[in-house]
Amino acid sequence: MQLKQPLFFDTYKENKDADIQALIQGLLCPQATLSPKYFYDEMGSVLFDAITLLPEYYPTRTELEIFTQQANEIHAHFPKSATWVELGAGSCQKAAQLFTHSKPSTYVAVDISVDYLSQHLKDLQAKNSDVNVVGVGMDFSHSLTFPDKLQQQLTLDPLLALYLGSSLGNFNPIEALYFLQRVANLCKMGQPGSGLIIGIDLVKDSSTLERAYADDLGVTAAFNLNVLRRVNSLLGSDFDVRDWQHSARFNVQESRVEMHLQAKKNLSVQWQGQQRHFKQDETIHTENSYKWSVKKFTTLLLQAGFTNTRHWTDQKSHYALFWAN
Ligand code: AVI
Repeated sequence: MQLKQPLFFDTYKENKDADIQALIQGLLCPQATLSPKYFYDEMGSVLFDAITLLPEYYPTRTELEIFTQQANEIHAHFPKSATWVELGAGSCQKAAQLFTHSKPSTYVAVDISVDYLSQHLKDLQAKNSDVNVVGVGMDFSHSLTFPDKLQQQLTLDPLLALYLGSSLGNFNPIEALYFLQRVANLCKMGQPGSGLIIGIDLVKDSSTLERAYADDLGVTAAFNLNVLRRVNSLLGSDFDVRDWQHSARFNVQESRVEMHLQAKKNLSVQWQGQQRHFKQDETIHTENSYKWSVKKFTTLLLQAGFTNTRHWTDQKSHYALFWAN
């Protein structure tokens, strides 16, 4: 018997020249920055999956707990015979867990990390022959336009957009608003019953937040430092991982956990005939992870064009799952 294979579209053509220009620009800013999208090479994706298993990193575990403990109420908002579009599907583990309660007729997994996604989709398809599994390699942070054939398909069923794992937190509030507007438009393309399920990490005490981003085993530190190796391979730079240390701080005013890489000594980094000097303790800002209140996030959903919202939280109100349509 021949096994059903997932259909795969790859629209993410790494635009190397633009990447290199953006990297150089970020490295030369007075406060050097690197986009968190560079975390997710093969090693970075595996390290991120390890982070989700850490006792300190509560978001993944808490999201699953909410889904499990309030399954009936939450799944009542999942349209029947629907197409699910999961943005940032990664290893597709979250979808596989949801499949134990409800199954879509078609599951469209979207991720920037193309090879990682396609490996895991094959496994998901093999275990779920009753679902049409489709993979899309795409950077959806700036646009949500699907290949024509797929775009048409998305209008035929109710559409459930899923954005789990509190990934929206990696956008600043303006980027988050624009992104949610695009998702609201995507939901409007689907048949009645379409909507969004999104996981959001909530504001809480600084120490819980900082421990989640600076774990005792140093997995998050490795995840952060790995970006320097990625930059070396993209840019031909000579970052030495041993000269840098991981730092994570909750910026209360901005309501975000900031991750930085801090120089352990005065040093310089060279690439393609250019260089940047870093003084001891100077940092490269590598990630923001914004934390929302239920009230502010509900307002954001309404501003983005959704009209109805619901949410569920865990007992400690550390995390919330929102539904909106
Ligand atoms: C992917 N994203 C939601 C994670 C977060 O919590 O911001 C990335 C991460 N960075 C450090 N730990 C996890």
